[in-house]
Amino acid sequence: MAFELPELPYARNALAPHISERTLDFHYGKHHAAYVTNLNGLVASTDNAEASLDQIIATAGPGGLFNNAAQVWNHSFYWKCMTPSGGGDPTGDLATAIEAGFGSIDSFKEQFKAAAVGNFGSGWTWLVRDGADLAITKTDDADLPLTHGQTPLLTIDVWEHAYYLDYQNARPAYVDTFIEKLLNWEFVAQNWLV
Ligand code: MN3
Repeated sequence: MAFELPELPYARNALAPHISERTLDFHYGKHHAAYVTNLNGLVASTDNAEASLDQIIATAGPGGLFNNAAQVWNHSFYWKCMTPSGGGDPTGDLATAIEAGFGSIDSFKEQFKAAAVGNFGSGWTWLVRDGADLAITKTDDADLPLTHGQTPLLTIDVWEHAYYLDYQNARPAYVDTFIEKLLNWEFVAQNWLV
């Protein structure tokens, strides 16, 4: 059963001007699509041909199979972390948990931004549930919280292909915009309740 590129949860121009249609044409239409194509090529006619994405991520060692499977997972999750009228603050029990974990909502945003800006090279910055605690973590390349026994709640892609067409080298501006204009707190709350 071949893996398929999931539908974007919004139109390709829906995040503009914060993230342009051109960025989504490349990031979703080329990069994410290529990870799906590569993954299908790697699993075809192997023991993993019928495996789920989560099974492949859990069992593949370091290398191309893991990288492509994890990047399919990461991007499918990342798109849902954004919404055209996003930003603002979390509410309810999630807000209480973030305040308890990070001091305040604003403090969480500052710490998340600092982690994303400081994530050297290509990778991902996450809000995760780690046991009973919330934590901000960083992963390199395709790595993801699932391999560290953590539950992902939120991620931002800090590979340059996520922002270079719109922000060039100004990763801090991309991270600010993600937090203030795009962040889908409803999706974070859904993940937190699972
Ligand atoms: Mn990417």
